[in-house]
Amino acid sequence: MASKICVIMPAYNAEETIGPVVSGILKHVSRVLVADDGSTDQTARIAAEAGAEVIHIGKNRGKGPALKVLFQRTADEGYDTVISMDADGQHDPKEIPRFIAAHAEAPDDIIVGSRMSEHGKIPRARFNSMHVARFSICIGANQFVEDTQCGFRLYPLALIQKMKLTQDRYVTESEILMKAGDMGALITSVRIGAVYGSHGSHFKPVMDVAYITAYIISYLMVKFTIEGLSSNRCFTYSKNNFRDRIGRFKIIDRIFKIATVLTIMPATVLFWLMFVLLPPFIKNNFASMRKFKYSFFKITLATHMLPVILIIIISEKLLSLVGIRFRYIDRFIEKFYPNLWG
Ligand SMILES: Nc1nc2c(ncn2[C@@H]2O[C@H](COP(=O)(O)OP(=O)(O)OP(=O)(O)O)[C@@H](O)[C@H]2O)c(=O)[nH]1
Ligand SMILES: [Mg+2]
Repeated sequence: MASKICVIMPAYNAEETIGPVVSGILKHVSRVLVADDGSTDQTARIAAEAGAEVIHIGKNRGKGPALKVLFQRTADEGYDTVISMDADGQHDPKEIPRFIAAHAEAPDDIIVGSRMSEHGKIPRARFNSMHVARFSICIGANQFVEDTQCGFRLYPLALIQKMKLTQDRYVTESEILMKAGDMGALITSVRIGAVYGSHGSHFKPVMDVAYITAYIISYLMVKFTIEGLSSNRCFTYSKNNFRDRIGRFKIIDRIFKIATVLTIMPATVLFWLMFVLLPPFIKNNFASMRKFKYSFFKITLATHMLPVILIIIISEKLLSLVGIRFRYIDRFIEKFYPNLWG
């Protein structure tokens, strides 16, 4: 049976682009649901005039919470599948049929757009953060995903309902991939074009990268602890697990993230000792990590060096302010963040 598909679109101050995006989408699917949380421009009016239905959420709370509202609404309305797209024109509606075709082949998978074949069009700094995020999110998701930061995705709603989404802003989309893969779901990539024009972005390169990094670290710390202490276990996520319960309370969630970021170096050593010393007692612990040809120490070190990258990026920025050009980050990332599945 063909899936009932709705396009969902978080939108914030996107009046310049949202009109043509919505009309383009309506050539491929019959419904577009936009979640606008407090845009101060004409986003909602223009989206509605172009044929979308607009949910007004009120106070601005970021892309993630808007996505959650859209998941809930479409599930309540009986949709089984949604395609998420951005309102800023970075996702070409003409590529929707590719997602639908991939979904027909693999109805239970999340389908994620990948811009990696056009990486020359992606600004260098953005590409670097995509590359690093990919390394760690793929470990969380137990599989290789070409482009973990692309918002053009198809989601089976039944899968989304199996997880609790606790994060906000741009972190939610990383959270979804790690949790889905860490439950055993598959994530399929479809190649799409990379569009980087003069559109305004709400992504804050330092802050949002820091939020995503802190969540990934806190997620992987829990995953490594569970895998390290259990036998033959690759998939560690289940709804309302320990990490979800922490995530329910914003303050505790924040304290937990800061604590994991501050203790990553000793934790790396501890995980390495568990990897080396525990197998006689816990057979095949760190099951997901034992498959790689890279050493466990290198992998965990790379994961745990994420804050170091942030420090290098900030230092490069500060040095450039005083006229010193220092570019180490590209080489650093190429060296330490390989595709473990390649
Ligand atoms: N409802 C809602 N939507 C948002 C919010 N922030 C961003 N969005 C939408 O999320 C989509 C992606 O946002 P962008 O700021 O372009 O983020 P990005 O595409 O990851 O970053 P760039 O590659 O720099 O464009 C767009 O459709 C935005 O309108 C928000 O606070 N609320
Ligand atoms: Mg964008």
